[in-house]
Amino acid sequence: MTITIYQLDRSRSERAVWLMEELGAAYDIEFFERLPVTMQAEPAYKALHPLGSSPVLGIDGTNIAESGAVIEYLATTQGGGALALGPTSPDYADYLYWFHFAESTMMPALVSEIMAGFAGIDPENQLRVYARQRIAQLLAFTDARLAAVPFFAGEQFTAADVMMTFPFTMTRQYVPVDVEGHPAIAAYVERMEARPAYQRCRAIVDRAPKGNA
Ligand SMILES: N[C@@H](CCC(=O)N[C@@H](CS)C(=O)NCC(=O)O)C(=O)O
Repeated sequence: MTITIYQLDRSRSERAVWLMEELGAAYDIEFFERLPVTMQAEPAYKALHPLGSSPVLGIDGTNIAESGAVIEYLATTQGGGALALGPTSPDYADYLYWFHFAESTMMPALVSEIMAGFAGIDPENQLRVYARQRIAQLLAFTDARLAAVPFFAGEQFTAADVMMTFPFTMTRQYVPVDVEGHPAIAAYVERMEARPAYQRCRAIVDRAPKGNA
């Protein structure tokens, strides 16, 4: 099986790189840039999938998208499934919950605030006030989880951590995410960023953009 990660600069596809580095699994990687000003993916990236959003994963020449599908596919088919929990695990429900919370609840709340900022909508607009209240609620909830257990699924590092770390790392470049005000999240992010596989991932995805190398 040939796995190709189509890595769009500063995007959710870095989760796939991190997961594969954690698993020590073989993959190909192709790099793509964002356009200036709009920050949209370059046309060659848009051509990989009808929705043109990141991540896109190539599996023997067939492309799939959506972070949850991409990470679940890799977690279950690569590295002997070492970072995926199944129904026999006592932590399975928590694993599923946090795995899906990342893109179903946390990221949409953050992205709505990012987009409102880009669009120049008044920060005191009622929708933005509500969005910030919602984000604060989600952060408090997440902080309470991480105050109780070392990893999102419980006692072991899993693909749920790969899904849930992104909102507190890359996303913070675009929207203030109050990690510092949430000590358990802050300590968790520090632990995740210290993982050798995460650091290998950063070295790969933060390389100089094409043409500027
Ligand atoms: N829920 C989707 C969201 C995908 C998404 O919005 N990706 C962003 C990057 S992180 C994107 O592709 N932006 C560039 C563009 O739309 O051109 C997923 O997780 O795959």
